[in-house]
Amino acid sequence: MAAALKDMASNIAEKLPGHATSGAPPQLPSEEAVKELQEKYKKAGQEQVFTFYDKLDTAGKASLYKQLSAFDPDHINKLTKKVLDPPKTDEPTAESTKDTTAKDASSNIEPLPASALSSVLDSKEEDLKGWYESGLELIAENKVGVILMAGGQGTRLGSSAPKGCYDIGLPSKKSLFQLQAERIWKLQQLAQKKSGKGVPVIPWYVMTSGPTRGPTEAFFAENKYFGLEKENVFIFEQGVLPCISNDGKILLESKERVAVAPDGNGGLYTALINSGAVEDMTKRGVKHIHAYCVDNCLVKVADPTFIGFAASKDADIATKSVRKRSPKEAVGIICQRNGRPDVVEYSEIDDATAEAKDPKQPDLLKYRTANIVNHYYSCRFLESIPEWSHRLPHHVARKKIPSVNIETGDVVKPEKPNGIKLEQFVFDCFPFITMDKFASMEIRREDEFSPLKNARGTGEDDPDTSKKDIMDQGRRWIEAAGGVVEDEGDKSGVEVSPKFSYGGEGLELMKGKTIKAPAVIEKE
Ligand code: UD2
Repeated sequence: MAAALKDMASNIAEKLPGHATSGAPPQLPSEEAVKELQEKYKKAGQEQVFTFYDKLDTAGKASLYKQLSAFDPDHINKLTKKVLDPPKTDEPTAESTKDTTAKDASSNIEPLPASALSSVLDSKEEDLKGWYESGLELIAENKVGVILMAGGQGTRLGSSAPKGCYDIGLPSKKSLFQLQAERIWKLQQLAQKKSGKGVPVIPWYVMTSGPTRGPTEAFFAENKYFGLEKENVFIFEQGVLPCISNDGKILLESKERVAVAPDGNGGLYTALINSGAVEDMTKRGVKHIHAYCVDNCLVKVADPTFIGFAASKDADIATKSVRKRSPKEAVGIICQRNGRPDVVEYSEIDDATAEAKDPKQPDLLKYRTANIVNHYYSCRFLESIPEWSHRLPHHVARKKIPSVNIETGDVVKPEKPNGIKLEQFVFDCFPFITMDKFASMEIRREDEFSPLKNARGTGEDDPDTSKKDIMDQGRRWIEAAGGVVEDEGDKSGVEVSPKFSYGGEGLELMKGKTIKAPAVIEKE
């Protein structure tokens, strides 16, 4: 199986418009190789990328040749054609670029059926306990892995470092990566205690992009993988796609480099195959995967309750959701379209759909099941990626892209959007399965969702709200265990280290104790 996957991956890789490349310095190509590539781009009407080639030095020629040979200009043209002159029919083709107008993106959707919806808010206690126990058992049997999507660039946050490195200002000064690593560490301990066997391994597959790979690898190495074993942390890189001008031309960032951008968190799937991550999961006997978003400081990494819930339904895909805060909240909504699970992204939903009220409960939004990039996959499903990854649509973001003026050779920094970036969305494979293989679990926002999106001082989804949500959670855990937390002015809440407690368990010794805020409960 693994060998078959690798073969499929390699020939998909050739077709892919620019999968991740890294490693040895590029070699100068032969004359005929350059001629052949120039022909291919000329035929696709993209010969402008060679405008400055002859005047480049050897290194410049070699790196531009290597970058261009990783793209397929015909494939790029197909993707951008759909955007720049959308098909007249309303049926997008399999390859269609989902630069749908908001109307199309919201067309023929309905809320999820009750059969696909569960909620921790109204699940029976014994169900929750059963899912938790079976999930922990699966971890103890080394059957659970974790995918972290960490390729996004924290543009809105205003930080140049990868978001996972960010210090949200906790008393411990822990980064998001460290909090997440310690939750994995703690779960391995809890599973070992339950099984009485050796400490199990939860392999951690960390997806980065061009800009975040180096700094992420360095950060993990400097921090000795936060107490995890290096061989169980698999850092890989997603692909990139060229940026395109409004008239469909591939843009140059410099005379020797195409302007590129990460191919979206939907680039995860081809990257999982090309990097050998799925092959590694199969080799390890992993059957259940939790995939999550790096910027959610409250994320329950490899949550046993979620794993047990999804496994109990024999789901191929499951997703956690929270109740949408307001029609304008920057979250996708999980819904059904033609009877299949789907998500409409906040950047593509039309106002009428976002504001629609539930006919049965008019004070609630009709589409209130918010996507929070918190997904479960069966490995069985991930092993099928080579069969469907080429069908994952592309979305368009119109952006201001600094690029070289082909006539003058000067780099121009545009005042307004001068081109498009193509990206894939991780949830766009949901419609590839039937509803009976899908499940959604609603969770409490205050317990599990606090995204770090905006710069400090924004007042919403920023470092201060992240810190506050962690400190408040610690307070709730201490008080639930019979302890008292004493605030002092604006100093409030308690940080409970994940190494001490994963989800509020094991705090019995806090009973009757008074903790002065702000404090850290740490496991030495
Ligand atoms: C994402 C969701 C949105 C909602 C929101 C909640 C998608 C497509 N959209 O929107 O529905 O759940 O989060 O916070 O999932 N990433 C990569 N590579 C990329 C781009 C992003 O790994 O090329 C990662 C990124 O590091 C992060 C996650 O994907 O972990 C979400 O990326 P984002 O924060 O840019 O997505 P956002 O907030 O637009």
